[in-house]
Amino acid sequence: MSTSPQRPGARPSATRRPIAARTSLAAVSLAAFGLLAGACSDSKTITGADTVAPSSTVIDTITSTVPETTTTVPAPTTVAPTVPETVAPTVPPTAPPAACADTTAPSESAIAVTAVSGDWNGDGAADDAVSWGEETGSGANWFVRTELAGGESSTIALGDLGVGFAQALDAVDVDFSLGAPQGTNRDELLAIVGSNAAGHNLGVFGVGADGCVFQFDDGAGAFYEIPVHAAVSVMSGMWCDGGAGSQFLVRLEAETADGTTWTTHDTKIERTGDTSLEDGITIDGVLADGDAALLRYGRAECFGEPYFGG
Ligand SMILES: [Ca+2]
Ligand SMILES: [Ca+2]
Repeated sequence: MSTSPQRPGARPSATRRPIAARTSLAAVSLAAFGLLAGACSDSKTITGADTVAPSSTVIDTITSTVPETTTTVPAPTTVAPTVPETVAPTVPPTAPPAACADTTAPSESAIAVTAVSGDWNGDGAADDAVSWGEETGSGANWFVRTELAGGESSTIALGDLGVGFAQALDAVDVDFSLGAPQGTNRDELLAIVGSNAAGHNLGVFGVGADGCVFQFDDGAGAFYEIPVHAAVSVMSGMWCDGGAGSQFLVRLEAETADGTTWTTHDTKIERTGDTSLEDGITIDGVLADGDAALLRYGRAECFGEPYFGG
């Protein structure tokens, strides 16, 4: 049997065994370390930074994205559309009332308020008119106003009429013509606009294409007025006449020199312009004092309805 030569001083093989034993011990230690490491890694997962970190990033992502969406959405949709919608509708309603120069309405303390109706703009719908006074302390200022159904309301200030006053009487027609274009046959307003020595003066008012009231002039710079009065030897009046599809006003005058015979003058009132009335053809006649036909020469009436006088 051969034995391995051994170098002098070499350690006996028996001394190597503890190395293997140490290796086994090391393996056990490593295994124990591995358990320990495993235990350590488990404890890291539960309580360490690994668990906290992901949850904090989730929170960061949620909290940072939510405010961005809530702040950006309402800003563009609410501001832009509201500005043009509120500005546009307020402009047109303020423009039309400026069409008529005077829109004064009766105050709560208005006096002698009188209302009549007529179709001032010829649209087939009845409109209103009103006359009234406003006391000034030393007298009164007087007004005539038309109010179109669903349209303009406008006023003419007649001022202080002294001992006179203003009073709307009725709807008349200074130029009715059967078959005239629709809307051109318009009623005119007859009203007392002042006084004279033994009665009152009448004015005639109309509504223009702009819906505003005007007072007819005489074509020569003054208003066209019809005196109505009755005195001992002179009378004047007005009545409505028509025929053959027409209608107009007639101014009446009568005078007497002897108190038994009266000379009469029937003058047709012609519309000579949009806002003008003038005397037209005159028919003269003779009536005996006491004749019933004389009564109309001192009063204002239309188609059998006397307004005042005679
Ligand atoms: Ca009308
Ligand atoms: Ca007319």
